[in-house]
Amino acid sequence: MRRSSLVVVANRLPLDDNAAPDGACEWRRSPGGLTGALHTILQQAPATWVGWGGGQAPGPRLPTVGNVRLRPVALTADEQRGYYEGFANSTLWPLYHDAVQQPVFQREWWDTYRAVNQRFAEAAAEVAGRHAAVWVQDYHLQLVPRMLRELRPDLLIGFFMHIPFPPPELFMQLPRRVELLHGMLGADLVGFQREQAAHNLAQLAQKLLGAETGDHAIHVGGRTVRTGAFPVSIDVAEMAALAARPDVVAHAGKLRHDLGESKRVLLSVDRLDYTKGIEHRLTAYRELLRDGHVKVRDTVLVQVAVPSRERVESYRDLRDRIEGEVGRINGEYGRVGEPAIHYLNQPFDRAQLAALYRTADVMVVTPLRDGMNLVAKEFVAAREDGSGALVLSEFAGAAAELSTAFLVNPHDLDGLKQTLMRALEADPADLRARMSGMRRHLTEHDIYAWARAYLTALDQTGRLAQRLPQ
Ligand code: ADQ
Repeated sequence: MRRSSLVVVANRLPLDDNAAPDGACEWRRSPGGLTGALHTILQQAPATWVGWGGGQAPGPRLPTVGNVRLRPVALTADEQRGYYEGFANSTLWPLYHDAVQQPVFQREWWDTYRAVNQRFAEAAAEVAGRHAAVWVQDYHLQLVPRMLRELRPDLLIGFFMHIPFPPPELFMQLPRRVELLHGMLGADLVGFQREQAAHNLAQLAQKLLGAETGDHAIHVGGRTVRTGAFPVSIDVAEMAALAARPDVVAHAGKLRHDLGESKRVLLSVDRLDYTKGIEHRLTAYRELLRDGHVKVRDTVLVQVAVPSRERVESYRDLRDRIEGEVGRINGEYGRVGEPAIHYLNQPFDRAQLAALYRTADVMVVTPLRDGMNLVAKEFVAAREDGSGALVLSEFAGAAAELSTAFLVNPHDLDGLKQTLMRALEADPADLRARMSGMRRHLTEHDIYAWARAYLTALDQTGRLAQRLPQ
């Protein structure tokens, strides 16, 4: 078996479930930030990707796709429940997002989480060449770095957390907090979206493990674990090129025609998730309609909410609540042929998303907590003419970078309403100035810059980063 010098370990392979069994698979841009981001990088750097291929069967050995070899990890239905739906998405996900939804603690999920993490670690150990770099992704696999170090002490191990990492007050709720912490600290470098998360990790290591900490370093078990902030990004050039493609421009024109040429269009695009603040946004919009600040004859909201984690009960409940609220708002304020909100609960391809981004006057991104939020960056990258307004939650990682957006606290309903109105009524010159600041920042901080920064920090010899385009 050929072994790779770079291995990425992530919960999912970037593959379409349907495409895998006959071997005729294609890269899938799954509706989730992580696979989209890594997909772009790995095409440039020959590597192996270890991940769950979806479905339950072990599945055939998957072919190489582009430069990337795939190493599927099989999960049974019980494991999907305990590891993915349970511990990862019903315990860690809500807890790490400020507990905006009550985390569920179930003892049996932990055993499954640990067993599945062990399987991922073994798969990575099998495909990694001697002294290879292994880059472990996200909260699903927090135990993998330590497990992998035990199996293969020769490896260079990186861990990147795509979602927020909470302050000690919240993390301390976890019944298995010490093991989880040890798991992450098996890495040589632990990367986060924001500096605050690295600080939270250091505090926890001091408190729970009695570790000594220094500048971006945690000394534990005779080793030094480095930490840092590496804000993830998108392929800015790709999104800009897509948004400028003639068919996308034409599609955007048709969308604009269908929505009403003279209308102001507000747009939101989210995975249907309680962290994304969809309900807060709908409440604000309903009140703006109620108070007469916006009218259906001159303004419309397009809410795209791609189905997500539908086997988890809280996500089904959320969907019911959102659809009920959209129905109520349309029932109360819509007119024949003129709804207040267009609600689209479906996946779109990249070109359709780019057309939507082109169409919006105001992009409304109001998560209650978000590691980064790539939608905000995609919108900015798609607006080549420098027009359009971005309303962005202070609680998205992206707010630290896109500081000329209309920043807002989504919990403050009056503030949210006022900010939406400011964005709707802003002077075009002000909007262009704001947008140009954000576009400048993004041009220099794209997905390649992210990967380069992380891989350079992981492997200080520069060997890994050299494989990425400059
Ligand atoms: P997510 O929570 O999935 O990612 P986000 O960063 O917004 O959130 O990425 C969503 C992605 O899905 C975007 O690329 C978007 O274009 C795509 N998408 C949304 N709606 C879609 C639809 N209807 N059809 C198709 N695609 C759609 C996690 C963290 C984030 C972090 C990323 C990357 O929660 O905070 O930014 O990882 O690190």
